[in-house]
Amino acid sequence: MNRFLPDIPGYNEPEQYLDFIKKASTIFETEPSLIELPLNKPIAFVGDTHGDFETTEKVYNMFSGSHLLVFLGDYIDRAPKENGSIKNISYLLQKKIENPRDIILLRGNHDVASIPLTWPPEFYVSLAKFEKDYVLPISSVYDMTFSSMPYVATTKNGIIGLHGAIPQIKSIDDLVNLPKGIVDSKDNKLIDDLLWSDLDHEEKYGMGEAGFIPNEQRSRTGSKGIIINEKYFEEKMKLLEKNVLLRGHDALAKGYCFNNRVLTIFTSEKYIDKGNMKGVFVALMKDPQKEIKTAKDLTIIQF
Ligand SMILES: [Mn+2]
Repeated sequence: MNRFLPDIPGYNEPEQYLDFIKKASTIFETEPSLIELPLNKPIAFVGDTHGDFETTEKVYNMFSGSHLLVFLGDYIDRAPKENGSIKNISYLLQKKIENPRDIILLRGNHDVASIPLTWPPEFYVSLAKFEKDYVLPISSVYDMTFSSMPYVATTKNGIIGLHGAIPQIKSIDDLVNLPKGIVDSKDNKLIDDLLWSDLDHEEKYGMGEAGFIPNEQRSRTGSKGIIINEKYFEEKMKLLEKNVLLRGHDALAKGYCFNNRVLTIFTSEKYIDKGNMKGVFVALMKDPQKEIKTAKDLTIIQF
C-alpha cells in the first residue's frame, strides 16, 4: 500500500485508483449542469470542506439516508491534516459511486487538479508525487472528473445552491446550458464568475448601475470573478424565480446577508476561527414541502 492512497475496497492499486476516479466522472457526466433537486426528503446543504475528511465523514454519517446531501464545492486544498484533500475527495467520490442519487457534489473553484490555486498547493503537490512514483496521469484524470461535476442545484420551493455567486446571466437557461469539460474555469466567463465571485455584504464598494465590479482580490490564477451588490443579486434571483442563495467560497463573508436571502456555509475545521459564523456547520431544509422564503427558514447544525 503506498503512502497516500486512501483505502477503497477494490481500488487499492494505483491503476485501480485511476479507474475509481474515472468511474466517478462517468456518473457526473450523466448529471446536468443545473440539477433540480427532488423534494421527497429533507436536504442537508454542506459548505466548503477543504480537505477536512473527519468533518465530511461525520456529516455523511449523520445525514445520509435520512437527507439528500448537497455539497457546494471546494473539496481539496487547505486540509487541516496531512493528505486530507486526497482522503476527502476520495471519500466523497466513493459515496457518489455507491449512491449517486443520495449525494450531490457541485463544483467549486478549487476543484481543478492541474492548476495550483493556493499556496501551498497541497492537492497539486500530492498528485505530482503520485505521477512521479507511478508514471500515471492522475492530474488529467482528476481534471476530467472535476470538469464533469454539476455547477448549480435548485429546488422548487425557493433555493439555488452554487459555489460563489450568480454570474451575469440573462435567463436561467444560461445556467442550464453551462458546458461541462471546462478544466480551467477562465475559459468560460460564466463558469469562472459562478465559481469565484463574492458579495458586497458590507456595501464597501460603489458599484453604480451595473451592480458588480471585477474582484481584484482574487487573482492568483488569473481568475477574478466579480463582487455583486444586493440590487444585482435581487435582479438575478427574480430572473431565476428563487428566494434564497446557498453558497460557500468566502470564509470571511457574513453568514447571513442581503436581507437573509444569502447564507454562506463553511464546513471545515480549518475555518473555525474565521469570520463566517465562527463554526463548522450545515444548513438543513427539514420540510421540503414548505416554501423557503429566507435563509432563516433553514436549520443550522453546528459541529
Ligand atoms: Mn472557493
